[in-house]
Amino acid sequence: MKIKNIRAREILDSRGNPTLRVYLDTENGEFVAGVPSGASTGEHEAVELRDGEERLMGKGVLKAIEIIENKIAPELKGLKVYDQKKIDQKLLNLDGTDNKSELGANSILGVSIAVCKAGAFYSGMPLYEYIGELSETDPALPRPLFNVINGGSHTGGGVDFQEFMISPQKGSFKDNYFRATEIYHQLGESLRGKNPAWKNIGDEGGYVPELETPEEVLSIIKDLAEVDIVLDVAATEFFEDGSYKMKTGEKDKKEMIDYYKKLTDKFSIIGIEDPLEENDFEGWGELMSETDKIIIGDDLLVTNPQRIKTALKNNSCNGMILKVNQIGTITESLEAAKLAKENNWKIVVSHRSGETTDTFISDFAVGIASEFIKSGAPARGERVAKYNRLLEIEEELNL
Ligand code: 2PG
Ligand code: MG
Repeated sequence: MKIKNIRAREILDSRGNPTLRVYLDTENGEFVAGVPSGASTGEHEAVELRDGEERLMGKGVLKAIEIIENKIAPELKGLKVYDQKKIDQKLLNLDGTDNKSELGANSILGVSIAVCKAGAFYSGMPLYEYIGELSETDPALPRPLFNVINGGSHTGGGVDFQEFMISPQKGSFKDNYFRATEIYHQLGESLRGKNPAWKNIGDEGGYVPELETPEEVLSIIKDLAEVDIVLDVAATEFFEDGSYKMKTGEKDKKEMIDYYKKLTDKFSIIGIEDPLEENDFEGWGELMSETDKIIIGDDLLVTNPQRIKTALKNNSCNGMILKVNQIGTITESLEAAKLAKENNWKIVVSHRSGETTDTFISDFAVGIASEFIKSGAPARGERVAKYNRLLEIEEELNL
């Protein structure tokens, strides 16, 4: 089964910003991929190509479409869809840069995902099983992390920490998913208080309460339910001139580490993502030596094998966010997963704050058997699309 042609169009993502939908035409039909986009992006992520003109807030992707249709498509025509590695390598060669700035990581990723879907179809396997074959892993359901309170750059002035994620862990995926939405609704009611009109929601579907501190948020969750919590601090977002500028005052690295110790002593936090800024590999190492929690690198690692190796040298973390659009190809994402696993890190497959309804990451998480997946709140179409896909996969795996 060979590639006949590749087209793309500009669609809008969940934030109303333009993004790509890629159509891969083969002898046996068309395979479609949507490309996500972040807001709190890491400085070292692969480059997302945007038009930068007045149209669509400078965020148009017409140049990326031009690249897909006139540079990438002619090179890939005739290649076999199940040659994922070879096709991804071709994309890398064609780009020729370290950060995918020539073709754009968004153009490359859209094509790479569509090829992966086509490869699964050709192999006659569900997508997760095909990804399992590519990664030489037995598929398994990840544990979901539901982002019920949004802060930081996913809001207009919420608490400093970006994500407060709950992770019920009793029974099946379905049980935990449905338990999460009960807690989510109770939380909404409790925040609403006496004002039925109140319902502030952030980019990932979590509430945006008018609270000042992480402690206040955590206390409300604690009062509602006994549930494991994972934080995404996204600390780079409020790191400025050498210190962490929080609403309640400034903290240096040492004070941040002490603060985390206080929070983890008091609340049922099992993991912290991006606790410190994205270039302080050593500082992360200091935190690691003072805690037994899962310390998860997102902006620190940007799913990049080179940065993962630096983190390993410094013992900076024991968990990794895996975002396919941070690195750009499926093959490189699988390499990053392999490296993390060989070093016994926990993997969190992650959506972006700007999403489409594409559910690729659900199959990807199952295929590589990641420990966790995060796809926002148990609400909002583009978020629940991923969780709902996992419901189907859970049923299939148990048949
Ligand atoms: C993160 C992500 C997803 P963004 O920081 O982990 O939750 O946010 O896509 O804005 O980088
Ligand atoms: Mg993050």
